[in-house]
Amino acid sequence: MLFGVVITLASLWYGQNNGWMPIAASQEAPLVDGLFNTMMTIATGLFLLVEGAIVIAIFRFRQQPGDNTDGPAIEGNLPLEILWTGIPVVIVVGLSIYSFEVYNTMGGLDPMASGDRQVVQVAANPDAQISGLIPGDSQARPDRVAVGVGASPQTQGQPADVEVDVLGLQFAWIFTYPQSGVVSGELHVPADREVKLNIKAQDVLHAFWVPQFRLKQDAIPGRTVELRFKPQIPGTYPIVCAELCGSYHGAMRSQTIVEAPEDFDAWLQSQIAMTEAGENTVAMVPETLSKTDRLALRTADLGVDDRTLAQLHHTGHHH
Ligand SMILES: [Cu+2]
Repeated sequence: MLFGVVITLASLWYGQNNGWMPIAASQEAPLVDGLFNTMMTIATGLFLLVEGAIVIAIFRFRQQPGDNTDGPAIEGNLPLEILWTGIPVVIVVGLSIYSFEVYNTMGGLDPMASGDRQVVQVAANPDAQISGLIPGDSQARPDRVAVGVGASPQTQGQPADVEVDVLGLQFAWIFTYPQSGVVSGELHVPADREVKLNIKAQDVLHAFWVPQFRLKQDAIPGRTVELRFKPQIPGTYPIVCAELCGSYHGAMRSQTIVEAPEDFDAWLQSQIAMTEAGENTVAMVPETLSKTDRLALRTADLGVDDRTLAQLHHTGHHH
């Protein structure tokens, strides 16, 4: 009884104070943390129970000097077997329901989130759903399920405050603000505003992941996937590609800057001004540059300068 109380209290404390997660910077993050902390609580309880039983057995039931007899032969124990089957079933089913609820609250079940016309029609129009069931009807594609995280049940049908097109490619992220045409290598978003990302991949599968938002979404070639969330705590957080996508996958990183709405507006205005003045290098069209200039853009970070490149070209032409 005393052991049970101590294990329960220790598990509850560690579940809430494990400190494994980085700062929770989005409205969705506490939902994920609630699920994670619940799992940590259960795991801590199981760990203490199993390891505690082992430690007690080691000392209490260890072989005495001169005792070479076998232990008692025990075969089968129905109540015990029901108990150790029943407890995991309750835990697994409970966690399934809990995680499904978290996913739904975050907007994972919003059929609009797939960015797929057919799914949108099927969801919006009951007649389309019926016609979609007729074999050979190519208009509706009921086999395609929604992917992505869309509007939460509370915000469904309402447009997001800020929309950003996200393109993943080997090996970078490019962010385009469709209303203003601003292109950036970093994702700026305003705090306490609904943000909707339209995520695409140019070549292979990538995954957009911001650990501090507790959000991760695959970028899929040929499809646009929505990721809708509300950043809350201003700061600079890493954007990590979480899908092995090629040789430089590990370097496919950027950052997201969550800032006060007025700072975000100021940034956007400065970017618009830069784009109009032609100073935005991300928006530069490489085809209009000479071969050396194009290479220089890519090699500047490697410490290779124009002269080295010119020499390389020179050598190349003569051999
Ligand atoms: Cu990638």
